[in-house]
Amino acid sequence: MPSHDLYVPDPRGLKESIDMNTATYTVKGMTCGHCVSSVKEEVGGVAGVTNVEVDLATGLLTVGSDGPVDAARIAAAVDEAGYEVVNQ
Ligand SMILES: [Cu+2]
Repeated sequence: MPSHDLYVPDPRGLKESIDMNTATYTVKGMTCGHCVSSVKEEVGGVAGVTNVEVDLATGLLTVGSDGPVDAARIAAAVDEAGYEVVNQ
């Protein structure tokens, strides 16, 4: 049997490429790693969110989700953490 017949795409990788949504926001007010942790925790708790990346230097918040997530929910989570989304 030729080896290419054995190739099966990783279903998880496939799902990610189809269903993964990514949105970026700019967060104002973070000054240290604790701020980053707070934002990650709150945003990570939003329904549908699967991945949260925060760049402290630029305030860039990258949110990965398994479907569309309302930007207002992300902004609310950031607000809950004690910071502010300055653009959406
Ligand atoms: Cu801090």
